[in-house]
Amino acid sequence: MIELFACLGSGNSFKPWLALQQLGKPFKLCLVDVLNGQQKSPDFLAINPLGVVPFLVTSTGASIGESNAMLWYLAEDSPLMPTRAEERAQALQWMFFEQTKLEPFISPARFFTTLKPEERDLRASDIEIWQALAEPNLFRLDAHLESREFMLDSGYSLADIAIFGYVHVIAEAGLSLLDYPAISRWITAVEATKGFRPLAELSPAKIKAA
Ligand SMILES: N[C@@H](CCC(=O)N[C@@H](CS)C(=O)NCC(=O)O)C(=O)O
Repeated sequence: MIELFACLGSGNSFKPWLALQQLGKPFKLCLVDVLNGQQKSPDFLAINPLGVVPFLVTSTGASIGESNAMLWYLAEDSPLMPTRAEERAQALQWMFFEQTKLEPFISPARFFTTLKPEERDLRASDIEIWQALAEPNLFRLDAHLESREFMLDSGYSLADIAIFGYVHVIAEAGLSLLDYPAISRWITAVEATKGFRPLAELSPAKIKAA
């Protein structure tokens, strides 16, 4: 069975988790306590020597790091993978955009604003810089989504999941969705896709109950 190593609250961990949910693939969720450094423990380094999550081990024992690489693997031969070569390239284009122009700024701004609020004041000027770096790229994304329902013309795909991971929680990074009407509309559309499960469900209480 697929094993997904993930941490709570992380947009990167949420991406493969959501794809697994939407594709109905059985998997074992293994939580790693990143706030307490478990990702650098000898036990976890033996699984992923890079010491980060998410990390995925396939049913044949192959290891896959990087959330968007996991999406690519999980989406293979599924409705989440576009059928045309042009669109598969566009999916990659947006997944690289997410990792270089959005995630590096939204993720730390959110971390120090919401996940570790005790450090918010100390990091206030960094948070402002991260927000300012994210904003033009969010406007670029908003312009792209103005004329389409999902990231690719053919419909909902792995590119939407990749972008959704952090963009749907920009309010937790101190940014306002009111500035991005097309993104706001797209978030509602993603949340209405079949089998969608929110980030809040990737929580210890829900996991115990499952
Ligand atoms: N680009 C990677 C980012 C992985 C990453 O930085 N994960 C964070 C949690 S979201 C982590 O494990 N941080 C702990 C550390 O770097 O020690 C991905 O998309 O999977």
